[in-house]
Parts: sequence; structure tokens; C-alpha cells
Amino acid sequence: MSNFFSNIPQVTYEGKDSKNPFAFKFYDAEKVIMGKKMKEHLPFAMAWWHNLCAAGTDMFGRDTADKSFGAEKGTMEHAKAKVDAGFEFMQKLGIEYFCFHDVDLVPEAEDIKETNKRLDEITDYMLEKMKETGIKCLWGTANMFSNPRFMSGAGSTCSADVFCFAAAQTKKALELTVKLGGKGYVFWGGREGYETLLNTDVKFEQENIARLMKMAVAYGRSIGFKGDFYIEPKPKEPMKHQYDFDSATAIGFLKQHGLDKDFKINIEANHATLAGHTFEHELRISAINGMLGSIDANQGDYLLGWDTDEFPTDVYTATYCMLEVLRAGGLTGGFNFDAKNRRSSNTVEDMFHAFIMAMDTYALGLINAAKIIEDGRLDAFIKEKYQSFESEIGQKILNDQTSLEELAAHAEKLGSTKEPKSGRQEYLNSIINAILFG
Ligand code: XLS
Ligand code: NI
Ligand code: NI
Repeated sequence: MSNFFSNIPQVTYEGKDSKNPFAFKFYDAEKVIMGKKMKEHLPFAMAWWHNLCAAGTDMFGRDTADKSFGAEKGTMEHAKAKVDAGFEFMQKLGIEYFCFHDVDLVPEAEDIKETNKRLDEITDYMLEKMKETGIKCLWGTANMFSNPRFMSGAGSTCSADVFCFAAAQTKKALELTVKLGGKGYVFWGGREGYETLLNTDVKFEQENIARLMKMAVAYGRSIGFKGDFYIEPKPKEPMKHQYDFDSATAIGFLKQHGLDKDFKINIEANHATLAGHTFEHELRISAINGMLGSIDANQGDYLLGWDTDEFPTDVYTATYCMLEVLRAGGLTGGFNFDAKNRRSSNTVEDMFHAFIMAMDTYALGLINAAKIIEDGRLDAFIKEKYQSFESEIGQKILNDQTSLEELAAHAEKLGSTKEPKSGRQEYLNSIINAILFG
């Protein structure tokens, strides 16, 4: 076991009165809520890219954090040091899963054959660590947006050769995901979109993305991948128009191309708000379509119009998220912290503070959501709101046993009618506050 974090103690639950900065105040892994342990409700995952690779570089300045982990960057020694550091980090926090892109793991070589060799080597090493620690892979993916060859997209590229590189990376990343026992495989289409219609054949590009996904399903299943494929919707950034705008758009696309049996949605909180939706809206749309798969648990900033990938601190949002997750019967995937420290929080301690805060936020969300469900007033209100559909005419509508003519005759008989029941939004908000803070 490495000790990059020797000055950080094992992080355990100490309760809300604890002043220990390296203890959970709300996340109590073994505590049972609604019949399941907290750690089962909340399979947390570490994002390899943010936690072990990103070091604070932004458009205006270079790295502020040291993520060398004692090795020279760009070497396989560094790749291994990241594995050591990553597993030590996850163990200290009791995080049971990680997520990765292919090129998070190793320095990308000029020649794809060499990159693949490096990937084989590093995943052998990761497998050893996984056996030692019991830590598992939540999902894998291929980074098909950083390399300049993907400047005009991966599946949506205008170059048949580049399309082959996208296929090669997808193939390899699927093999690695299977090798590491990943539960899911993600497509986040960062460059799958366009800037202007003046140079873009949208239909052509979308059909090619579907072709790539179909081949991925066929190959994945042929090598024993039993998990879910995911689309991770995002409306924009880096592209102006991204094809996977939001959950509803992605679900429509999957159904159109017959991919809906193999795919679910990986919903990122920050992407939801960029699409002009609440996080819980995206979760609900996926859930009612049977496609609530996994979550990238971060948050954005309402003052900023891009993917700030902040660690989640908003307890209301976490509560509404967990309400959706509990009502849907849980996730088949998990909660990946696709989040990074702020640029000026640049120490090892900050890495831990971020995860402790984020895990506590979701623990609070879970505790609150369970209270709301157990309280029952919200569910009872919604049930009552639609009660008129229990009437004779309501039942006819629900059972598709009527027609516009019959309904029109019914309306005419009524002549005029009262408006529907009040939505009582403010009253319901006050119930939520009373449950959260009472
Ligand atoms: C970028 C995405 C990305 C995916 C994985 O905005 O969130 O990090 O989660 O490719
Ligand atoms: Ni993400
Ligand atoms: Ni994102």
C-alpha cells in the first residue's frame, strides 16, 4: 500500500457534532435507511480524470496542484503512481468504485498500437489493486474529444479514417471495461455536435453516431459485456449544439435507432442545468422511460454558463435527486463525482475535503428523501391531485375507451366547470422545509 496521503487519517463517520475535518458528519456507510445500507444506496465513484489527472489548469493559467505523485508526468511510472495514489485515496474514504477514460490511465502515444500496449500494462496493474482492495470499476469510456483528430467529431466526423480511430478506441475501451469488470460503458459525445449548419450534414452525422453505437453494442455483447451502455447528455460545451442535448433528446435518439434495450442514461447534474432543466427533471424523464442508469454527481454554478464540475454542496438538489432515485428503486449504476477542486484549493487536504463534503451532501439528500417518502404528504397530495381520473369518464380516458365525440358531449353536459384543484406549490415547499429543518 502506497502512502501519498500519509498525513490524512482513515476517514470515518463521527456524526454531525464532530469538528474533525477528516470525518463524515452524515455519511454513515453501514446505517440502514429504508431497508438498505447507505453505501448500497450510494455507490460512490471517483473520476480518474479529475482526481488523479486534472491539476487546476484553466484557459488563463497553468497547474496549481501537484498531481505528479512523485513521478515524472507523461511516463508509465507516473501512470502507475496514479493507480497507487487513486487506490489509497479511495480506500481512505471508503469509496468502492472508480470511472475512467482510456487516456486518463496512460500517456497517449503517437501510434494507437503503443497506446493500447500501455493500456494493457496499466490495467493488469489496476486489476491487482482491485483484487487487493475490493474496489470495483463503475464505468469506462473512450476519450474521443481531446485528440486533435476528433476536432470534427468522433462518430459524427467527416473523415472515414477518423471514424475508424473512434471505432478502435471504443473497441479497446470496451475490452478494458470488460477486463476490469465495469458495470457500465459511457458515451459522452463532447464533439458530437456542430457549430454551424453551413458546413454540417446533421442527418448524416447522427446516423453515423448510431452506427458506431450499434457496433459497440454488438462487439461489447460478443466479448461478454453484460452491463448497461449509457449516453451522457449535455447540451453544449465544447460544441455549440450537441446532439445529446438532454435526456429526452437522447432517449428519442436511442428509440429511433433501436438502441433503447442496451442503453440507459448517465445524468450529470451540471449538464442538466446547462440544458435549462433541473437535475431532478432529467432524472425523472429517464426514470419514467426505464432508463435511469447512473449519475455524475457534481453541480454547476447558476451564475456561470458552463460545466464548472463543482463538488455537490446543495442539499436541496441532492434531496430531490435522491427522491427520484428512491422512487425509481435505486440506480443500476452509481454516483460518480465528476467534479474537481477549485483551482485555488490545491492541496492534498483539499482533495479529501471535497469528497467528504460531497459524500455528506448525498448522505443528507438520502436521509431527507427517505423522510419525505415516510412522511407521505407529498405522495398523498399528488395522488389526490389527479383523483378526478377515478371518475367514470376519467377511467374511460385512462383505459383508452373513449373518443373526442364522447368527451365533447361530456363537456357540453357540464356547460361550465370549476378550475382544477390548486397546485399548492408554496404549501408543499413549506412541508419540505419543515421535514428538512424541523
Ligand atoms: C464532460 C463530461 C465527461 C464525461 C465522461 O462534460 O461530463 O467528463 O462524464 O466523458
Ligand atoms: Ni460527466
Ligand atoms: Ni460534464
